[in-house]
Amino acid sequence: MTIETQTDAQIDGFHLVIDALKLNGIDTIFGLPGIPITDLTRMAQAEGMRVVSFRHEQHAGNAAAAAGYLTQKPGICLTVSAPGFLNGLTALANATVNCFPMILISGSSEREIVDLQQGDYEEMDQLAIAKPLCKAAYRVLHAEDIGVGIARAIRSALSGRPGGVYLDLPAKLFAQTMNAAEGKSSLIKVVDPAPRQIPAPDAVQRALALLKGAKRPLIVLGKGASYAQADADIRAMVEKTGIPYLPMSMAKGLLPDTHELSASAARSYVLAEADVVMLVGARLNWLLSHGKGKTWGTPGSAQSRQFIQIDIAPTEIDSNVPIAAPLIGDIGSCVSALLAGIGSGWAKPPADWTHAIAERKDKNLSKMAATLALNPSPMNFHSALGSIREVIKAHPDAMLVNEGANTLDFTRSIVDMYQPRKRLDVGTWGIMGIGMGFAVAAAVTTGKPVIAIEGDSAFGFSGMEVETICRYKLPVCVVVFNNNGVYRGTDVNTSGTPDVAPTVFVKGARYDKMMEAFGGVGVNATTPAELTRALNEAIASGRPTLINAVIDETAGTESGRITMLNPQAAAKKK
Ligand code: ADP
Ligand code: TPW
Repeated sequence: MTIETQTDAQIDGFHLVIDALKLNGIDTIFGLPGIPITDLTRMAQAEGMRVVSFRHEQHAGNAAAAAGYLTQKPGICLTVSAPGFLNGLTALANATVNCFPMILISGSSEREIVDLQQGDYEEMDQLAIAKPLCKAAYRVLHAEDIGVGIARAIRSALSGRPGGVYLDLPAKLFAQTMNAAEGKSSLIKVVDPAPRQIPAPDAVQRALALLKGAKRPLIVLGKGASYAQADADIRAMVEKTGIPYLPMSMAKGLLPDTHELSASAARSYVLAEADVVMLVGARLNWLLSHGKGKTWGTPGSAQSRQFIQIDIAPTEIDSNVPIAAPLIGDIGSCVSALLAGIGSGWAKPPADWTHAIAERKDKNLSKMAATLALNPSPMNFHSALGSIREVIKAHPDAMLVNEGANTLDFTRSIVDMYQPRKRLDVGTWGIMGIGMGFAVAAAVTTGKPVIAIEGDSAFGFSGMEVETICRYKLPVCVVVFNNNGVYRGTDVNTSGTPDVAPTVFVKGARYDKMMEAFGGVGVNATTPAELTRALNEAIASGRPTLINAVIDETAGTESGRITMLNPQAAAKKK
């Protein structure tokens, strides 16, 4: 190449976007092509990125969010304008609520026409719509600003409390060209995108003093703790202090669920009785009954309870109840500061506390063992999950995705997890529809076998993505707990009209045929033995598999364990 051609070389917006992402170690895009980003998907693939193309943007967005959670790099979701953007937006909002780092990049239509509302193809002021639903939103109008735009998006997604970021790229940007050398030097490699936040020494001392004085201490681990990847230090803190811990659903496996200090099987007891509770990356939201009320014991005992809360977001503190010892910083830094203060001579919690917990655990675990040993016909949640529990035990590195109502609640309590960040579920919103997106991300980012345990209603939200799973030959085994409806399949329409009740589906549906339609393996399982066999075969072969697990349609309850959140009719009909 001559010097002249070197200086004349041009680069366009497409390539600047790709180069900026690659410069920052981002190697995968989850998306769905169309105007104006079709060529971006092709070029990204040609430039060595993994481009995973979905059937609906919401699932591409969910995949990006899960990839962000698993890798601590923002997951990228790429969509077309207006409708594609809106389809991705639910996933962006869900990522933000869950504190998962992701970037939704959407192409958009011509600014001049959109802003005058002159009726462009897929016209929408996407930036304004995204803003209230994510952590930050940016638009890039000039090719020379692409580097800054991507850098700001990455830093916003990862720093402090992680979350979703929107990046608006108008169609015209992609075809803009600039001098290649100048383009290259306009890109930014983000240095230290998630800076450590060291807790203040006096805050560490305050927390340690409170913990030391506790008679009935408890540690609650949340998905923030899983995300932080401080696994060894978190385990050391639990083991050195001997304090019982409770994992929130996505923190299961941070320490193996079979750990002697796990208080999961005595959850109601420890929440009601603990006098000092240390929250590690877990919010006192509805999932923890807002830190008050019956779950947390009688009003008298609740008043004497004190909280330590480790979180990166200072405004989380006192959100529901007073926090006696806030510890603000990143979990890795906070836990290592606590460990330094804990040293080696920490007095274990009083034996009457740990014994009382052990007693309840033993009782509850043997009750569960007896239930799991039953083999009713048709299968119920317990007998089916008894089988899955053993398969996961034999394959502790497998990823587990889980959604539904009863299917979610029972899987969470029955299936033990043994390694960190192996469980992905409906998270803070309790949202249905994450299933196949999360499963694709789990397979693509870890390469491990993925088992997705899905209620039949839950599966329906993302079911078409079984084609995506087959197309990319991903080692995903979907188990649909088929009980013929939302929650159960037994509702009746009492109105006399021919429609079935709103919660009822086609009876005896064969979801396994959906997987077969795209070349995967379909299995209809009516017993735990059939389920075990099919799961083991799926894991051994790595082939996309869907097991239609036929579950008793009378099993389970309305809304699973959160029936009480259903508003009751104020007046009974005569
Ligand atoms: P769970 O649903 O498991 O109880 P939440 O999503 O409610 O967990 O809470 C996660 C918390 O973890 C959030 O408040 C978030 O700010 C915090 N968090 C996330 N990442 C980190 C980190 N690296 N360091 C400290 N706190 C974090
Ligand atoms: C986006 C409301 C909560 S759980 C659920 C719905 C529709 C499905 C329960 O039935 P399923 O499970 O999956 O068959 P099971 O085990 O009880 O038989 N829309 C969204 N999110 C939520 N949470 C709902 C609706 C809901």
